Amino acid sequence: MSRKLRAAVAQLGPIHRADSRTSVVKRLIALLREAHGQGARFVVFPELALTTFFPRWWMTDQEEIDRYFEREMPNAETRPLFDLAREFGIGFYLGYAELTAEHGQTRHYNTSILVAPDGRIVGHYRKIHLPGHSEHLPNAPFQHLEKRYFDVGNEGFRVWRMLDAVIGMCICNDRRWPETYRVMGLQGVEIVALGYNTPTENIHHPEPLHLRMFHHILSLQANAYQNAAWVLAAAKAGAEDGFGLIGGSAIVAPTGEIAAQALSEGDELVSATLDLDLGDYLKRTVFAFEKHRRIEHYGLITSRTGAVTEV
Ligand code: CDV
Repeated sequence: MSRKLRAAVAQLGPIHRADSRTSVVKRLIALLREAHGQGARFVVFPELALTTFFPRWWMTDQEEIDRYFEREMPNAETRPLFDLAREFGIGFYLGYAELTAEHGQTRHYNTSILVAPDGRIVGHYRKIHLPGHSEHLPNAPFQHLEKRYFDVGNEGFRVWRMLDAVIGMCICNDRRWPETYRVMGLQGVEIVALGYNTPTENIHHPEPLHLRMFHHILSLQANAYQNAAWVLAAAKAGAEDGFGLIGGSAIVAPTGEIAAQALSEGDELVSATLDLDLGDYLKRTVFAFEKHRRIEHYGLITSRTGAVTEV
């Protein structure tokens, strides 16, 4: 019997600085209802889905920064989303900023969670590839201060069994790094869930807009194929307080083909039926890792960070 899972990515349009979490959760719930109507049993929401993409703002007051973080999950604002998902029997991925304490130290993470259809949080991921900078760039059109506001994730790239599938998580910039998917691929990942906030403009050097979308889709397609996994990517899109984010939320098959893609830059749900056996087949054939990988030649991947030209 083939294994099929109806799943959706829930793209969010802009969330402005003044928008409350309660208003955002109402939008998440509307998308969840739509997903339920389409028979989806798993929904992927974006990175930092409860607030605006605040790393674009230079802030020095830690209290002001911490207002964008959640101290517990679920909390009063997000509880209605958890309750409705449980009622529908839908599992989901949700990205948010996490404030926590570890060994007496306050930590800030760019986090995503995997919530089971019974409402339990079964998985936790903290973003590892933090892009941007930590210093103020007064001449840039906006900031990208993830390196300032977040600690580097400390839990690796793990996978969890849920909905009879092996599911892994990553966040935004992680999707551009093949290591992200390969570490999950080596744990038999079948579905990679990811949320993202990708600015339409590159603050470091001018880049044509079409390349922003091209590199996003290229990263999903190449890594889905090379790891024989479904990739479910949910954007926060549109202009937040005037600052553009690309859309392009997509469901990519293990063949690298796009199974579904959002058309708008607003709140939009796209769904597809994931044939998990398709990934199994590729994992037994062209990407049978145990038959074809040559780890004796891959040492530099874990022993060297930056490229060094020795010739
Ligand atoms: N939120 C992100 O991680 N954004 C990065 C930008 C800075 C390029 C991304 O990879 O989309």
